[in-house]
Amino acid sequence: MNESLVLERARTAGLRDIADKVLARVRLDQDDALRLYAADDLNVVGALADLVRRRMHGNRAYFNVNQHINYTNLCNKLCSFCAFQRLPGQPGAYCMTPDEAAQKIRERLHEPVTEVHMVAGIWPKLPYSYYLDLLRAVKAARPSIHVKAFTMVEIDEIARVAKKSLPEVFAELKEAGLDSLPGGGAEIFAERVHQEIFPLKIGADRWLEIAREAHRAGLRSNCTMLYGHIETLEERVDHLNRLRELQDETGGFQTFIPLSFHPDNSDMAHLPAPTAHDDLKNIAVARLFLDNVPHVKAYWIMLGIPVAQMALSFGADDIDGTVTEERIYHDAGATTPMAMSRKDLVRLLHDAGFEPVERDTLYNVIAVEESVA
Ligand code: V47
Repeated sequence: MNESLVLERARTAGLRDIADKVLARVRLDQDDALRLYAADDLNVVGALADLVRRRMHGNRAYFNVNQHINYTNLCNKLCSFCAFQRLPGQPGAYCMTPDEAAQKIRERLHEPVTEVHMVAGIWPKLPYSYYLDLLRAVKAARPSIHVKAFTMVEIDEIARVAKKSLPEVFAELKEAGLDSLPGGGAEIFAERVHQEIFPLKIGADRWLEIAREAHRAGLRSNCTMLYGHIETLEERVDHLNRLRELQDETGGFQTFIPLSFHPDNSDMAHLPAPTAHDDLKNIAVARLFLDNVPHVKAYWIMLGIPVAQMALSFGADDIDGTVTEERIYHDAGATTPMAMSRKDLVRLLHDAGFEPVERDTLYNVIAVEESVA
């Protein structure tokens, strides 16, 4: 949609003042975000987000060649939305040794993997040395790999077992091989939702404090929001706003990933999953509101391939990577494949009308794929 058509459609949808702000590059406020969430006309919200996305990234769509390692599903946080967690003795419970995790890396040495995304449950019996050994083992197996590991929730646990301050822990984890942090574990910052569905896990203030310290330690991170369960639109906006405020302070977030709730096999399996309409709305509102976060990711594993492709025209500029062996969403009923080849990712982005760009974790360009084999 060109600008004048977007403005016309925005006027009809009662969003003309917001569209004027977007075109004039004026920051949206929380009330604007709420109106965008509540708007019936998804296309106009998406078209506005697409204008911003093209201003920032042109026709490029980013992906990477990565692999996921979920080193344990043992977890004592008992979050109601999670289908991945196990207690010892439950069917399927596992905990990899550092060498078993390294073996997962060695199995893919023949592939051009640049990043390992390593997250897991919270298991207090794991000593501090386990996390350091895990990083060292993975790095030793493939020294060139970028290790994006441990959510703020895991860092909280690691600092607790280490009995050390966050700056000390970050320095030692970096020394052992940590390169950046993923964005998980933020869920929804509203205390009401925290108390209701993940009361044993850290809340907003601690998550944001750890992200701040990570950024101060020179580590970049991502950020997320888990939507489509019991949260209100106001609580989504509050969440985005708290992320935007921290980003104003540190500039350390690279990418925002809206995480679409998958209810299957969780204690919240009675809830319906978010619709594609809601998925696209979340991508679009995030792109418009988070004006200081460079990238918005449509995580294909979670959204499914068709919605992820559409999301690229609704504000997203990244779809994550080849992944390999994803467990958190597949335990919660994801029907997407567990992995995709580099060639298939390139085709998926190309078929959606974008120029596929392979990036490393820090968004340095590795290859621009102008044509598809
Ligand atoms: O922290 C858990 C969420 C997160 C469910 O940083 C669920 O590049 C939906 O954070 N339905 C882990 N969501 C995934 C994550 C992530 C994914 C891809 C890329 C990046 C990145 C980060 O998944 C958890 C939790 O918030 N989650 N269970 C569920 N049933």
